[in-house]
Amino acid sequence: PSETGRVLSIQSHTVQGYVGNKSAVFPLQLLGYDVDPINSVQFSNHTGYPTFRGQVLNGQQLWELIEGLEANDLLYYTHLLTGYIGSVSFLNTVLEVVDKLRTINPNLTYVCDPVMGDEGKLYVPEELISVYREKVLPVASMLTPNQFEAELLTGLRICSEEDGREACKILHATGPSKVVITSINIEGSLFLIGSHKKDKDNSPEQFKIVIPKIPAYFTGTGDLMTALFLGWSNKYPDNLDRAAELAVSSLQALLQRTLNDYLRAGYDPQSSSLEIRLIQSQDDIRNPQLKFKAEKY
Ligand code: PLP
Ligand code: PXL
Repeated sequence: PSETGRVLSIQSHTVQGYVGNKSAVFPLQLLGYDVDPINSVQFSNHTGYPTFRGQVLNGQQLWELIEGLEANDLLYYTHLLTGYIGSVSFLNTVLEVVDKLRTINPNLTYVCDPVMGDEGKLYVPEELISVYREKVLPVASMLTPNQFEAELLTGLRICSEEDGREACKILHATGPSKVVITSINIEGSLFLIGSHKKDKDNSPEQFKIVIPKIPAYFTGTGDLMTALFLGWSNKYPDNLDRAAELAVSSLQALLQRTLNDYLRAGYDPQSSSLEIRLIQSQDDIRNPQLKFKAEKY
């Protein structure tokens, strides 16, 4: 499938390493998309390192860039992609960007990774939760929370696959027709749950993909995952399960390559977070070998 588009991606930039736009722009370009990045921050490196330095874009500065584009009739986008957002004021401006882009293209797809935390730990201000819930969900087309974020957005504790599927239904009711809970950990197994609500009268089509656990920590994989979902689900608009198989297959090949590279260099992969081998994995992004199958519910 050759379907592509023009993506506005509002995410972090790091000089060194791959998180935010650094892990989303290249893969989307490889899949044939035009990608216009707005860097919500510019940091020396990701915040998992002992220190970092750099600059943060505020809501007004974001709006200035949008106005510049608008003044030249350059605001036509098929997709908006957002990831980690650190403040309520920036998130509110993103909401204004959604409105503005939809006045120019009413069919704009907004793919939102509601980055708030992981494994029970919140890493954004608490006030962001209600803004995501009340204002972002209603305008999002596709949502890619992890287990903890899905819990924060629904108020549901996710302790079983059934809970995960129920959380997706609650999220559909607020807005997004496509929901992917990108990682759920239940009784030691890791899996992903996808849910596509194709029309308002029928229940969503749901599936899971079991994901092997890789004994290492990676940074930027969530950002890459959401970018791959945007890329593939636009090419397979009615087959979220196929899009997920492709995205997971690419990601797992990349993670395995990353781990192998570190091991070959004699590095202990458990000692700190690994920088993903994104550029080296370009063939796995362009042409993933389908090694992971979706199981429909
Ligand atoms: N890490 C691994 C090994 C994964 O397979 C995935 C998603 O499939 C993720 C991380 C992304 O999860 P999160 O959104 O919590 O970063
Ligand atoms: O991958 C999420 C992310 C986004 N932006 C910045 C980060 C990280 C993760 O560490 O440091 C700046």
